[in-house]
Amino acid sequence: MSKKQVVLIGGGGHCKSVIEAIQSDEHIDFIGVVDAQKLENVLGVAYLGDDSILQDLVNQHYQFLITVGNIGAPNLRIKLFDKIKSLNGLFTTGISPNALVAKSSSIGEGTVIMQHAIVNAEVVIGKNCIINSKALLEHETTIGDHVHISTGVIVNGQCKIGNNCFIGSGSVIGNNVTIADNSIIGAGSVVLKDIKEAGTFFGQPARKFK
Ligand code: JB2
Repeated sequence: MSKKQVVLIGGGGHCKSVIEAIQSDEHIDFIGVVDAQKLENVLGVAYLGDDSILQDLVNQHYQFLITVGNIGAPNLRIKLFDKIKSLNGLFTTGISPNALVAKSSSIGEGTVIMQHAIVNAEVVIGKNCIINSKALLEHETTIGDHVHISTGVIVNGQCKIGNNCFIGSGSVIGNNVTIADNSIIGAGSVVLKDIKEAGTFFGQPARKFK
């Protein structure tokens, strides 16, 4: 099987974590990193240039991952994803070899599954998501597009997490809970009831903050 030739978009902290998570995948070759500011290299992966070279990279049939983390606000991740799509670029998925991903799950383009994450039976994950280190997604849960499930989050069975949501580190989402598009859940929160309208929520149980 030929290797996937992958370009990483954004060369900061999250990019380093993604490199560590997937570099032992023998099917991936890193071509380099694209970043708005000039860098030396990122953990030995070459700096290629800024976003003005994206069309060139698309023309060379490389595959892309968005590696800006953008905690709490998906706007930059969405903007970069849409820009590469508009240039007819292809996205890959990045799955850490030490994540546990059920065969019956489905993972959208551009999504990364980080170290020691668990994705259980019949989970469906949209595009351009981050399922961060040690997150647990239980059976039949659905995750929308551009969602960031942070480190150590537990999402129990049959939940529905809407598009563009951010779930902060260590939060617990109870069984069968639906969270509206564009919601932000602060770190360490416990969500046991549906969130029907977008907002910022935190606490145990989580309450609306704004
Ligand atoms: O328009 C852009 C652009 N804007 C910022 N295009 C490209 N190609 N790159 C852009 N960047 C770059 O994203 C910045 O120049 C910078 O190098 C990088 C963001 O790095 P930073 O370390 O600030 O954040 P991060 O998004 O990698 O990590 C955040 O999210 C992670 C999930 C941090 O909060 C981490 O602590 C967190 N683990």
